[in-house]
Amino acid sequence: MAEKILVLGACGQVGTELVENLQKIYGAANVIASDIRKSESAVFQNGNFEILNVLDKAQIANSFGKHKPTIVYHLAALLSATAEENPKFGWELNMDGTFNIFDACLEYGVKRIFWPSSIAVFGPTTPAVLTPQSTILEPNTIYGITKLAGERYCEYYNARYGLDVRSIRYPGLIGWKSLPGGGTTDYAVDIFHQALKTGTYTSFLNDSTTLPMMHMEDAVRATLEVTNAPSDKIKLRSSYNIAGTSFNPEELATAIRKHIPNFTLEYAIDSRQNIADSWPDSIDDSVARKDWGWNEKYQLEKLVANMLENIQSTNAFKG
Ligand code: AKB
Repeated sequence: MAEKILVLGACGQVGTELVENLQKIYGAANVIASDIRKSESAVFQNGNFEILNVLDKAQIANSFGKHKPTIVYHLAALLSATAEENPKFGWELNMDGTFNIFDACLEYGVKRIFWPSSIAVFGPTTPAVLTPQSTILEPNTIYGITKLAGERYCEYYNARYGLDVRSIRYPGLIGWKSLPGGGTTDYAVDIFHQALKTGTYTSFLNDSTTLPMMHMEDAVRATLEVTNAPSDKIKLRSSYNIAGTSFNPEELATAIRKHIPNFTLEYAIDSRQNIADSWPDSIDDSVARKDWGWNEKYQLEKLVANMLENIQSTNAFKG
């Protein structure tokens, strides 16, 4: 039977690139992208798109009943900075949305579901360097708290109801095809657009804030690989650590200067610094490597060259 793919929260940073890849793999007719509103991106103009709010159970039942998806990617969530501005809604969307979608997956016999976690599950008491897979999890942001609760919920639904759920802990994601919205790691995308447009960028994180980051191409590949791996390879039903590269704003600026020698970086620190300070510097992803063969392709220099080249050639920085 051909797979039918439903992507919830499809218009976000990950969804936009994931849907493009899914359309190539499964054929546009077999991919249904959904979100609370349709974005301008070309990806959504040709394929199937429908309005779906993950807090609306009637809309969910209608969509699952109509499309009978076999694989679901549930990406709808508030990210760290936005959730901090409205913690109650952050909790509601990230938790109730997940409850609703997991229940629909059980009710409509979905074969596999992908649910994204984040490095935000870690907190100030977690070892910050090469953070292990199993470690202290005491997040102090509402986003991190929902991601940790969500991970426990994934494991519980798998053990109790047999839901075949797969998950990875995304680091900061950096891509040229889509813009981030409301995260603490967003600076590492904005900086490329501003470097090309104006030759200068003002960072809201300080120069020495090292965070785990990943090129979007690696992140989408990890998402597809973990979702499509044979079930017996997925030994963790909470969420896997995955790593790409790690850097701070000053190191990123130095790498950008190899292409744009006059690039200048300034600083205007805001409340996102507190969130970043609670997250690790780098991640130990040896368990994902062992279980399902995870391997990143982008380190800092390659990531920077790829971002600048693609943003420039698509003129995306002019917008
Ligand atoms: C954020 O900054 O909130 C996200 C994340 C690391 O999950 N990019």
